[in-house]
Amino acid sequence: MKDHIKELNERFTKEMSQVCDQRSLEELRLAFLSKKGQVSQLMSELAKIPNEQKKEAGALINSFKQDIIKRFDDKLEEIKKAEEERLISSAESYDESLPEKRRKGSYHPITLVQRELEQIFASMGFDVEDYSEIVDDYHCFEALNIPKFHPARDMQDTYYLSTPNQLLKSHTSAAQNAIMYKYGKLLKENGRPIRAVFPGRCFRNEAIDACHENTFFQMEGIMIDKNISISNLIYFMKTMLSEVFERDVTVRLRPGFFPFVEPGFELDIQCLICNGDGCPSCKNTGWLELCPCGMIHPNVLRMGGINTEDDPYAYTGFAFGLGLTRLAMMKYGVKDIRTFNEGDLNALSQFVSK
Ligand code: FA5
Repeated sequence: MKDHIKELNERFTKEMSQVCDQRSLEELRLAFLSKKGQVSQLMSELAKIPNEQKKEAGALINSFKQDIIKRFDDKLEEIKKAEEERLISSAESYDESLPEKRRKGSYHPITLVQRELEQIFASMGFDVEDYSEIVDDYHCFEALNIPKFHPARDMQDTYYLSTPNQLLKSHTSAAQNAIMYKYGKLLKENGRPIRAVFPGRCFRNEAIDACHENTFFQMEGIMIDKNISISNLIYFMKTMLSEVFERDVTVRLRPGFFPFVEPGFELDIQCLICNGDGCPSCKNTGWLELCPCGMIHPNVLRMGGINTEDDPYAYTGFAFGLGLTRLAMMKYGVKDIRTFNEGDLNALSQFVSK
């Protein structure tokens, strides 16, 4: 019996070394472990040997059986793993029957609108700038003519970090000062106008409703040169809106107060969800504040190193702060701003760029 098992073991080892897939493994399994397989035949031989040898022989057969079962299991794992790796690395690994796992990614609607605007402004000669989400008090407020304890700070209650003087930016205007320093030299030495847009995420401690979020996006823009006037501002605002909406939209310009512009305006868009009749998306007013703007205040130009005290009007400029999230609401007909942050892929994957 011992010799027979030894011989079978050698045969098994040899045949196992030739197994390369689940099918040949199964064939080998049937040859050894099925009802008529080699192990069963060993068991029937057991009946023929003398009683006193049966116990030892039975133990040998059992140990052989357990050993080959383990080797089958190990081989099966090895084959499955190799198959998985082959599928992952193979170009034909796409499996249509696994829609959830293979779901095609899509851009967030805010990203789509942001990229579209970046292209529109780039085509008009604007640089696209990036700016951090954590800023200091000076850049977010003081450099924008909003000194400490100024009541205008109340309009932008934001999140202060435990690190002194650091906060999450409450508006993209926080980048104005840095952009002026970045491009001011080129303006003054080479006469290259400053034209820049800078999109970014903003944070405010807001009461959330259908048109207010505590985390939302804006896109700021500034243009500074000699003799920049309100006419330039209106031209760029009109061009931007007609390109984004690709249809007639009704806008209104009304006076607005922001310490960093003088004069300042609110540019509102007639609500495209209710066509001006009033709905929760526009707080029942028929209008949505979309893009405050104005002529950059002389103090801001001075603090940005553009003008000096002696010549405070050498250069002039305009600035605007477009509510990118609200623009996306209007463009795509999204009734509730919270849809953008909820992470519901069924809602968010429906948007495509033009
Ligand atoms: C500002 O943030 C100014 N920094 C804009 C500015 C820039 C004015 C340059 C003048 C010159 P305001 O707080 O109004 O302004 O916000 C600008 C726009 O951001 C709003 O019109 C609105 O479209 C959007 N916005 C403001 N708060 C929220 C909010 N909580 N949720 C969604 N969008 C918001």
